[in-house]
Amino acid sequence: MNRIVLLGAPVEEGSGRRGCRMGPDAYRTAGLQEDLSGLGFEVEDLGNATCEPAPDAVAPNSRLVELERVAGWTRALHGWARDLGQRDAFPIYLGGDHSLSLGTVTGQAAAAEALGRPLFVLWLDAHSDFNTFETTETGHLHGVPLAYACGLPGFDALLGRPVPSVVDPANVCILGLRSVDKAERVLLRRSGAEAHDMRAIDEAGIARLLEPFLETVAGAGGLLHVSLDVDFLDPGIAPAVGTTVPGGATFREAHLVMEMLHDSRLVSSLDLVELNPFLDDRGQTARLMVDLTASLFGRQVLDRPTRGH
Ligand code: 6HN
Ligand code: MN
Ligand code: MN
Ligand code: MN
Repeated sequence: MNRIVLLGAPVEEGSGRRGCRMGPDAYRTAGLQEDLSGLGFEVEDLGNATCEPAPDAVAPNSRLVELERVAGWTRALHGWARDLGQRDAFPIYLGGDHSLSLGTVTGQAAAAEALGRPLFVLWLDAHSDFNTFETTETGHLHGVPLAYACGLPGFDALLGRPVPSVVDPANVCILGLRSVDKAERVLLRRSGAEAHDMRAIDEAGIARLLEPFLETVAGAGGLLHVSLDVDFLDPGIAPAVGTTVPGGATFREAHLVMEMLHDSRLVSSLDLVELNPFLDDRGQTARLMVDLTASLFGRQVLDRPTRGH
């Protein structure tokens, strides 16, 4: 695939603080389109999606923050992703907080189903985002998108109907964990999703954890959606995020993941989430996210033969 489409998703209501709506423009300012064009891709910037009205989305409990707005974004982005996922172009969703994945992952799952391919998801994050409306302690809906995409119950208010296509938790791999809530941890374990915390990365090395998952995706003829949360990265190199947790992925660990993903040729869609440019230091986090994306699309220092899958 030689075409890339960029879609801004300036949602911030899922994070409980302001600033993520500036994310899409920060990626533009940091030169995302130019860097990808420089690698030989035809890149079209579709501009920003807009939130749909969702007046019927009524919170099942009083803890949920901004449910109506998040539901409106979910509906809009679900539609976009279902459509873009079936085109001959690679969509990159520019967030925006992680609640945007409520729409993009379920939309990509619907697209994959229409194409007759299983969807796999790689979740690069300090958090598992596996809370439900019942378990969330903060009410912030950026803490629930993976549970939603995996078909856990109780979320029908978001689309105003059940999710049409869910992701099989057996097709999910999470890397980078260092903050999982108590009830969330039980749901995650029960789901059977593959999940690796930073200790596992320290002990095994990130490549050894990622490789078998990529083999599985390849063996199944799957499509792979990658959701990259800024807080996957260590806050020392990526300060522009509201939910920093110490001890994150290093610069080289993050690039290595992207380089391996490039070599695998399996990735078909990408979320860049949780960048809060209001918290950045001279654009360094925006720039790092753009550089990581360039690695995913093949930027490397020396030529090397691509490993075939
Ligand atoms: N993110 N588990 C916490 C919560 O509020 O549910 C943190 C969620 C963070 C979400 O970083 O995308
Ligand atoms: Mn997240
Ligand atoms: Mn996170
Ligand atoms: Mn939060």
